[in-house]
Amino acid sequence: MADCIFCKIVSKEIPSKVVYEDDDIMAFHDIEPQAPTHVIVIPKKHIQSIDHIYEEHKELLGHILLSIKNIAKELGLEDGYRVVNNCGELGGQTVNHIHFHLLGGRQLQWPPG
Ligand code: IU
Repeated sequence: MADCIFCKIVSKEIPSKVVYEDDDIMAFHDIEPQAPTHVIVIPKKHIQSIDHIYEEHKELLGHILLSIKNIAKELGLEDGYRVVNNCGELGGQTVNHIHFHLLGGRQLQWPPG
């Protein structure tokens, strides 16, 4: 998608610190980390948000979750971590390309606010 910043990260038009990449997904360090480890995991295909997922995306989303587990292990988050998805304006979504925040490396509080 032409105007999407995460699509530009996927195409390498905008550089990022990649931690994992395969044919379908990409994971990179957040530019404004909210924890010692803060990685953004996205599908390469442009999907706007959770509100825009359908049956055809089930395998891709399962692949994202399994990859998050593997990335967390690679990054040494064996004591725990948090996976966050913000959906839509009131959900706090600022980039309209579905993404999952992987946060870890400190004690995280709940509720997040
Ligand atoms: P949100 O869930 O849409 O609010 O999260 C977007 C995240 O993307 C946020 O944590 C930003 O710091 C992060 N981000 C980034 O890592 N690189 C970018 O070029 C941009 C945003 I724009």
